[in-house]
This record gives sequence, C-alpha cells and structure tokens, in this order.
Amino acid sequence: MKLLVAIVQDADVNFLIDALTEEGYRITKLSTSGGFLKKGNTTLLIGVEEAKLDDALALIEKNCKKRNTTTTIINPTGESSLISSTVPIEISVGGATIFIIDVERYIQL
Ligand code: 2BA
Repeated sequence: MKLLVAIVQDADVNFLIDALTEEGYRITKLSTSGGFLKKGNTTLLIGVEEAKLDDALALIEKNCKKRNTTTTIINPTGESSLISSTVPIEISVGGATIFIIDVERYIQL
C-alpha cells in the first residue's frame, strides 16, 4: 500500500474528493497553509493499493488545475522606492503537489 499526501488548492478539493470517493478511495482531508503564499490550501491523505496508484494519480491530475496568482516579495535588487520596497511577482500554483510514501502496515481496529 502507498500513502499519497496530496497538497491541492481549495478551489479544486470538493470536485477531487467527489471523484475519488466515487471510485472507492478513502480520504482524510486536512486544512493546511502554504509556507510561501501563507494562504489556505488542502492536504489529502489517501491510502491506496499499489494496483490503484496510477488511477488515483490520474484522478488528481484531471481535477486539479494550475492557476496563476500575484504576490509581492522583498525587492531582490535592494533598490527601494519611496512607495514600497516590495515588488509584485506572478507565480503558477498547482495542479497538485504529491508525496508518495510506502506504508509499512495498515491497521484498522
Ligand atoms: P505555497 O508554499 O504557498 O506555494 C505556492 C506557490 O508559490 C508554489 O506553487 C510555487 O509556485 C510558488 N513558490 C513556493 N515557494 C517558492 C519560492 N521559494 N520561490 C518562488 N516561488 C515559490 P506549488 O509549487 O504548486 O505549491 C503549492 C503548495 O504545495 C505550496 O504552497 C505548499 O503548501 C505545497 N508544497 C509545494 N512543494 C512542497 C514541498 N516540497 N514540501 C512541502 N509542501 C510543498
């Protein structure tokens, strides 16, 4: 068995959970925040049999979209204007960041 730790955008999570549960996957949903943007996102824990791993990854890929957003960072040139020493940057977030971990044992008591 594998444990997928999937970090997804809040905008995608309900569609993704519906798609996964319809196919019989079991999920734990955690409310999390990204360290860079410091905005909410969602982390899903999904235990899957190895034979179903590729199907689960395909569902995540299908339901999680890339989106562009703008944030500000400290001006890397060190030049500060009178108005602000931060500069806007555009970044692409998602579809999903996924860690795939070997599960040593899976027990339900
Ligand atoms: P955040 O840390 O809020 O990052 C949001 C997006 O900001 C990232 O999208 C990436 O495009 C950009 N970004 C992150 N760190 C950056 C940096 N040091 N410099 C420039 N741009 C940066 P994604 O890569 O799609 O990541 C989305 C979320 O997935 C992240 O939210 C974080 O919560 C999680 N994540 C991504 N990679 C991770 C990792 N290696 N370990 C733990 N969590 C990770």
